[in-house]
Amino acid sequence: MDNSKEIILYHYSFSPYARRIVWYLALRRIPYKQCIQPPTMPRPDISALGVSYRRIPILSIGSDIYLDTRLILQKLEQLFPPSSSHPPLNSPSPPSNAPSTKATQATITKLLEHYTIDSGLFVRAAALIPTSTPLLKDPKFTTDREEFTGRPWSAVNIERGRPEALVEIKSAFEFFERTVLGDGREWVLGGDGDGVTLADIEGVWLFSWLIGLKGALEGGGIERDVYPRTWAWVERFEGVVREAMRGNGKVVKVSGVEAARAVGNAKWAEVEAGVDEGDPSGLRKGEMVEVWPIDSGFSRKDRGRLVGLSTREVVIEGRTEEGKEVRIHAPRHGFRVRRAKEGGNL
Ligand SMILES: N[C@@H](CCC(=O)N[C@@H](CS)C(=O)NCC(=O)O)C(=O)O
Repeated sequence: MDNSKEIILYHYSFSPYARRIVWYLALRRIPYKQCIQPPTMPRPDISALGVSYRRIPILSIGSDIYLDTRLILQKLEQLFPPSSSHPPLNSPSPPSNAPSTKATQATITKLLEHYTIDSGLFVRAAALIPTSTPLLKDPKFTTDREEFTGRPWSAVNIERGRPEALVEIKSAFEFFERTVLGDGREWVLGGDGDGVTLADIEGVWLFSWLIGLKGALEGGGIERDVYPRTWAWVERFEGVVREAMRGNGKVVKVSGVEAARAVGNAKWAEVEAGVDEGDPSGLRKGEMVEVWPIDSGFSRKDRGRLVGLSTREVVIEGRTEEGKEVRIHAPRHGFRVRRAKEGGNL
């Protein structure tokens, strides 16, 4: 690997969003270190980076910090093009009479990302965490998640929402069983054997999470014999990932202090993207802005000088607690960026 591009993943192991990244890195054989986070706030390791954003995961590459798995995956695709050390996720070779296959594959991958995240499927899946789970009995956790989502997390409320959530999730299983995998293919984009692609990651993460979460699917009529293709696909995917992880060896853990130092002192930085002067926000390079997500975790805003702005991302200058310069990247989709009042503590 290119040693200058050191990667650190901030996550906790039961985060289904974080697994999207863990799997991608494993399948592409991209080495990284991990900085394990507690399941609730506060997260001093992330404050040490100078980041207010609270969601998990966060990924740093060199001295650049990326928020949100959608942007993280795009950046990894861009910054680690296929090579012999980092093989591509295999896509089945397109038939010669189908020149648009690559475009179709990219389209399906993108639409699956929207389907699992933006259609509300994740929110429904999260509503299926059984109220008997120890975490849901811990007021520290439920209060934390109320602040995070802006919704009540009482057992009564969760139970009330369960039937509707089960229907949505069952319909997702049905969609995969009859449509996506309906012709008996092994992987979302077809192909067999090692044909796993990014489209599988975009599709599989919620199914894999729910199947692994004891009691989550109970009472939904979502058993293995009802949706055998979908369950088999999830197991196949998990098997391929397990195999890749075994081959890659142990992921090194670093403390928050070590991680923040590595990010702050990193030699590698992404080439500055520049601010699109035609952006409808009217924002200009160097202005002080605030950036925050609008669907969850919205009460925590990051503040800094604007150094990058495009339809894809907003980039601000930040500082670690030790005063080292970093850049914080967030996607535009699902995030808000606003001009901030000058002054404050930056
Ligand atoms: N759209 C975000 C969503 C991330 C997200 O919601 N992560 C969950 C964990 S799976 C989270 O941060 N929960 C609250 C917390 O851990 O503070 C992404 O793609 O990264």
